[in-house]
Amino acid sequence: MNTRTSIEKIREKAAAMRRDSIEMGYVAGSHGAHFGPALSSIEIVASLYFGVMNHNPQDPCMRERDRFVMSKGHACLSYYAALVEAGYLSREQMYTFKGDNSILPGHPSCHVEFGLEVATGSLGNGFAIACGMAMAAKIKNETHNVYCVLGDGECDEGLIWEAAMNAVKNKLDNLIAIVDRNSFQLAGKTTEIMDLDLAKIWQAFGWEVVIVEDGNDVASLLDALQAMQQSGSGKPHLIIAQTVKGKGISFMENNLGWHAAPINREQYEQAQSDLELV
Ligand SMILES: Cc1ncc(C[n+]2csc(CCOP(=O)(O)OP(=O)(O)O)c2C)c(N)n1
Repeated sequence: MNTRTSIEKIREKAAAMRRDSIEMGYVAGSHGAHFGPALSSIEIVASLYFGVMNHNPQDPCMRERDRFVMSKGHACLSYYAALVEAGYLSREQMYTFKGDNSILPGHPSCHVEFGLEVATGSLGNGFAIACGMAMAAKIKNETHNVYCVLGDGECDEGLIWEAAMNAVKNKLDNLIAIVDRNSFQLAGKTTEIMDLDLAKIWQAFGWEVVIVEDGNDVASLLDALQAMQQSGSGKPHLIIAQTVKGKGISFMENNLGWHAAPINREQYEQAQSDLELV
């Protein structure tokens, strides 16, 4: 497959994942869903699952698989949608989102046989676990990588920085973290709540940092991910992907009200019509 074909294919997967995310959020009914945080991360997760990671839906527990951790676990819709599009989860399972006894609750639980690697939701924890997984791979002389998606608001958590220091100390160059920099968190803009120069801080902690100006552009994400994979810096890697919260749905984009909310029939139909244009 040449690069252009693969970019096109990943874009198609991303479009399907966006549709799946809206479907799941709609079946959740009055429980609502974290639409905004999931939609900003669609291209990041699609690029990982369909362009970068070594994994096999036919053999989900394959020892040498690259590991994926959705540290901002509330954005699970994009994660579940990738697993549906990759073939780990059936569409029937997809439509159980947030239902009783579903394996797809509002924050991911651990079902490795369905590609659900780590239970996350308490911000900071997933990233620390990802650091531990990368460390374990080093100890066991295993060559897989660990990929971890975290939120920009999540970087306010102290645990992130404890784990970040540990990753540098242990030279975890098999760890690639991607910050979904959508510039919003739960209760406001990240600049208003904790105005951090993330690139400077992560670099100061000893990480190799790349900024992707358009983190909803698959080609730019692939360039950054491949550069990190091939880098011989010996440092853990961080990509800051500047994204749009609620990306792709007109009334959700940059709208804090859609951090988490139920979607009604009229809004669902509007979202579907928006997606024809994406
Ligand atoms: C330890 C912890 N504290 C608080 C929360 C509640 N919470 C859920 S989402 C969220 C905001 C996260 O913002 P960000 O990381 O920027 O992700 P985004 O939703 O913008 O994608 C918060 C504070 C949590 N899940 N875990």
